[in-house]
Amino acid sequence: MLVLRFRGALLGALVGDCLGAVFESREAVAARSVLSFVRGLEKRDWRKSALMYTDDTAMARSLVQSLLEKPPFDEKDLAQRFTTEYFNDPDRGYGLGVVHVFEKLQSGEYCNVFTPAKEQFNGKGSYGNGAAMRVVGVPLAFPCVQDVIKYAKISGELTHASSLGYNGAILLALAVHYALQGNLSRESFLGHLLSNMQEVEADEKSRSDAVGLELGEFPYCNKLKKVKEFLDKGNVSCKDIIDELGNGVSALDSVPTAIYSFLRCLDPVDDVPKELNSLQRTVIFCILLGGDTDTIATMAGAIAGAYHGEDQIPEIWRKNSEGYKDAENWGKQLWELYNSRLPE
Ligand code: R7I
Ligand code: MG
Ligand code: MG
Ligand code: MG
Repeated sequence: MLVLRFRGALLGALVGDCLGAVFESREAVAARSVLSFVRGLEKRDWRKSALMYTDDTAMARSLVQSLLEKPPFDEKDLAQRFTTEYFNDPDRGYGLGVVHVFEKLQSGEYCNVFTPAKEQFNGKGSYGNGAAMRVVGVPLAFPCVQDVIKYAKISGELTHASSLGYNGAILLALAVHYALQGNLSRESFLGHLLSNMQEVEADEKSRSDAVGLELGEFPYCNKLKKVKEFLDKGNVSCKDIIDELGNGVSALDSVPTAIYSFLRCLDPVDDVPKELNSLQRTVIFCILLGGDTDTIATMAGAIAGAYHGEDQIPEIWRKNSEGYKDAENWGKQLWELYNSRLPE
């Protein structure tokens, strides 16, 4: 297993968030303006002011630090880190609902750290993409698929008690897990994800949450089938991607889109200059979809970085991203942890 992939995953997630944040919530993003922004990075004085990361990275950082310092997994420590980070630095663009979880955790009135998340949205729990956007550390810390699923779920449940929320985190974590292995065909990559998610979505709560939201059963599996259909078609328009896969703040409308963007951008796409590499193409492609650009780009960036490795992250993108040195250091430490957990 190559350390380049571990640093690539954290750096890919970071640059996706920092570049994507500049365009977050715009209805439509013109290729011209993204490309001119990206070219402008060359001239920015990154020593004076880097592009700021948002809540996506702030929470991903807390998770990585907790995994490194409190192995194998300590949910109380993680809840504390999320909360402390939020109150130290609340203006990172957090979701409107999730801040109530931090307030309750901070109040000291809850002895079970999972209870505040369960009270969100009238007791249904959040289906936002916040559990998925920060999960990258989990597949970098645990080599075994069952551990990836287990800890993606628990780390998600601290804020996202709806299975639509934490299943999105499981799916993204699995995508990074398989990307780390390198050289997989699109078919086998999607095949692994589909077969894992068929099991994940078969449980009682996943079924009833999905039906309760009128999504039908196995919503993530259905989106993965749509991803396959779109890849087989080839040149699918932005509009069709947004209409069918989504570009929004719910996990179901963003995690499959990130996976699709990574796979589609293994090959060149219209609108993105040929001289850019696959990882750059992936991040730019996500931004061009508009909507929740920082989050879709951070998720796709994590997968692309795990697959292509840190060499595809241009020096200038890296240096313009706040906190890039931490990503480099923690990538190496996670690589060591992952290797120490490989079966003999
Ligand atoms: O999921 P979360 O952490 O938000 C992450 C997003 C990313 O785009 C970040 O970059 C940041 O901008 O926010 O935070 P939540 O507040 O749990 O969920 C996000 C949003 O999803 C909420 O503010 C709601 O608009 C929506 N949402 C729901 N709406 C209705 N019913 C989530 N769950 C529900 C629900 O059950
Ligand atoms: Mg954000
Ligand atoms: Mg939330
Ligand atoms: Mg976002």
